[in-house]
Amino acid sequence: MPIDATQPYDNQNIFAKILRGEIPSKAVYEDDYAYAFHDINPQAPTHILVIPRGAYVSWDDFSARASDAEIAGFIRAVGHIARENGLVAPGYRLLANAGINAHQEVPHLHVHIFAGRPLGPMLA
Ligand code: IU
Repeated sequence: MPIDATQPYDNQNIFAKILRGEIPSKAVYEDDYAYAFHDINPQAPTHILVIPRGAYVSWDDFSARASDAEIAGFIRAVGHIARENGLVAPGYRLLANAGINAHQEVPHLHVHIFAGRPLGPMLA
């Protein structure tokens, strides 16, 4: 079910539990600002989710409330993951769903990284 991205942050959401290590995940990368893991239901040969360590529901919540260091650290982590996994030359796609119309399902900001096959034209 898509979530209302204007809701307050819920500490019991599944990605919060993954961040706390209460639920297992296949880690790809971690640092002070970001944690990345393989999506449980991959839509491409490479499908990585990158989440900030801080408690943010969506991109707009993150961009409004996170510190400059958190924002820079998170964006640098996404780029680092793309480079370290050899995604830059063949190409990759970033996606962040926010709210009901975008069908955001988990109320903790996540950026999808899709790669490993031709992804076709941008979908609206
Ligand atoms: P969305 O942008 O909120 O729609 O994407 C949620 C993603 O989280 C989706 O691709 C799920 O497969 C993925 N996911 C996961 O990797 N592990 C989980 O336990 C759950 C969802 I729930």
